[in-house]
Parts: sequence; structure tokens; C-alpha cells
Amino acid sequence: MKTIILTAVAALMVSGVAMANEHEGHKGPHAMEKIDTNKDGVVSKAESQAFNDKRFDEMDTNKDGNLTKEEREAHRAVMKEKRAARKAAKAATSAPAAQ
Ligand SMILES: [Ca+2]
Ligand SMILES: [Ca+2]
Repeated sequence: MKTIILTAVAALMVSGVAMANEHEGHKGPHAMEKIDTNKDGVVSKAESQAFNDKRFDEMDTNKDGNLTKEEREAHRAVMKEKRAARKAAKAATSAPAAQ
């Protein structure tokens, strides 16, 4: 019984991580929700610009208003890591269901 509860808790933790990662990504069903800040179902030019500005600021790690090749590559590496983590979490959560 204790083993079953621990497994369930572990599964919940993994799916929580997967969900958190999905919200940080810019693709998939959550991307639209993230950009559509007033939740009216459409993305306005202002919302799109605000989203891009926010992403630019995230990438501009030294906050000088410019994106260098290094900053873009660092951001790409972080995104790649997040995608890999999301993929691994998805594989971990979908594996028991496949049995
Ligand atoms: Ca909107
Ligand atoms: Ca910069």
C-alpha cells in the first residue's frame, strides 16, 4: 500500500514538472494562452509585442538592450534543455499508461 502511494506521489510530481515546463515553452496549446494575456481568445498586436518584448528581455541577460550571438545561443541551449526535460517527463508519465 505504501509503495502504491509513493508511486502515485512520484507520478504527480513528474506531471507537475511537465506542466510547469509546458508553460515556459513557446509552442503547443499553452503558447496561445500565454500570449493572450486578457484571455479574450485572440492575440492582439499589443499582446504579441508584449510577449516578444518579454522574451527579448529574458534573452538579454546583461540588459544592454542588444542580443548578442552568445545570448541567443545561451537562450537556445536553455530552451533545448527544457524541451529535453519535457520530453523525458512526458516519456516517464506516459510509460506506465502504455502497460
Ligand atoms: Ca487577447
Ligand atoms: Ca545583451
